[in-house]
Amino acid sequence: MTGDAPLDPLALGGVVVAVQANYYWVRLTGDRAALKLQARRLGLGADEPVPARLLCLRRGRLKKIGQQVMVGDRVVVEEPDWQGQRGAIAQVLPRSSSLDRPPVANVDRILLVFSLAQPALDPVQLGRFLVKAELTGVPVLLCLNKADLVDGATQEAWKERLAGWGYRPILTSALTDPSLGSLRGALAGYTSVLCGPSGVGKSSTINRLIPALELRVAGVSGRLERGRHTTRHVELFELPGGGLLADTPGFNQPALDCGPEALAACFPEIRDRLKLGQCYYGDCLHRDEPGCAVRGDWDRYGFYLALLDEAIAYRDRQRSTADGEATLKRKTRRDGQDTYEPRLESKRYRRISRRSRHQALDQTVEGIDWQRLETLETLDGDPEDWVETD
Ligand SMILES: Nc1nc2c(ncn2[C@@H]2O[C@H](COP(=O)(O)OP(=O)(O)O)[C@@H](O)[C@H]2O)c(=O)[nH]1
Ligand SMILES: [Mg+2]
Ligand SMILES: [Zn+2]
Repeated sequence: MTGDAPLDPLALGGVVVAVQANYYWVRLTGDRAALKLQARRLGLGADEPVPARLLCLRRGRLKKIGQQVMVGDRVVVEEPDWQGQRGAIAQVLPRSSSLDRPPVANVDRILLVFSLAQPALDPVQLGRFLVKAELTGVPVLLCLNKADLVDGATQEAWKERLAGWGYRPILTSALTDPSLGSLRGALAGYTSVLCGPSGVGKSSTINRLIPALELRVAGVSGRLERGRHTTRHVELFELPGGGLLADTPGFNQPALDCGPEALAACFPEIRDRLKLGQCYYGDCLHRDEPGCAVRGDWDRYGFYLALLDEAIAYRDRQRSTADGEATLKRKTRRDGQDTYEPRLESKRYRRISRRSRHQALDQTVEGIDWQRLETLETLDGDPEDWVETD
């Protein structure tokens, strides 16, 4: 990804780190010296510092072509107003990935956090989170926290077991290790999204990784934390060692919405077995078919079979939906005949209603000057129209 380099020599490159209503916080990226030079060329005073972030609106042209802007998007910013710390997003660079929940683009790693104790590591729950993470296609980084609560033999046993599943977990203790060096190293330079069940130490881990942030840990302010996490609000925070981390844990209700084929692809064990030999039937479900290369005496095979039932039920539901609602849209022609066409719009690109955008304004976001946002709205009328500069 070369998103750091602005395409136009007079434009600025950045990454969207937070979205509120139709305002976007863009963190300017690129080499500091080059950025400074560029900012000077674009009107920044000789002794003024380059702001880290600009509050941007989307150019009318992007709106017209239906180009949505997500957290994580690499963008080109034009016409910076250095005093007001504002700008306009003129272009969104192609995305390498795009997650639904939380809605973040260009995610490089899913950081899955579980604990070795309190709560005890539940292999079935871990398995479901792993499959859900694998479904996104983004590489998974598994972190087992609260290592301080179990002995060395238990730690080794889990490492060995998970190696059999195809994962190499990083063991941490957010309580006793102030730096979390190994985890920090594994996240450096990447955009990561954190997920995992509650109570495992996600907030504690984020606080260690980004001390400036000081998210409230459970017990200190459970209410506030629940408030944060029930919203769809996402923000990317800069890791001191490089990289970005989304503070909002994703997919906390791991219902699996996938068919059998996608399910099998979510198991590293199955992928490995299929590299060594093919099943006799091309559409093998790896259940009881003859000549299956996957069926066997491996740790998670029973777990795979259990999920397979769910995946088959999911596929059947999809197929039997009378008008194929999930993937096809029914249109009735003038002669009364029904035709079907693929539903193009996927959920994540659907427009957010004005009402929910305004509800989003009620949420607190660190760093956003709400007073100024409100002033802007009153002074300039409909903020949606504020962007119509071209
Ligand atoms: N012993 C131990 N406790 C931890 C560790 N990390 C977090 N905790 C505690 O576990 C509880 C839940 O932590 P929290 O970060 O709120 O978990 P979250 O729900 O995943 O965000 C808190 O009481 C933490 O102090 C750890 O590494 N070791
Ligand atoms: Mg938490
Ligand atoms: Zn098979």
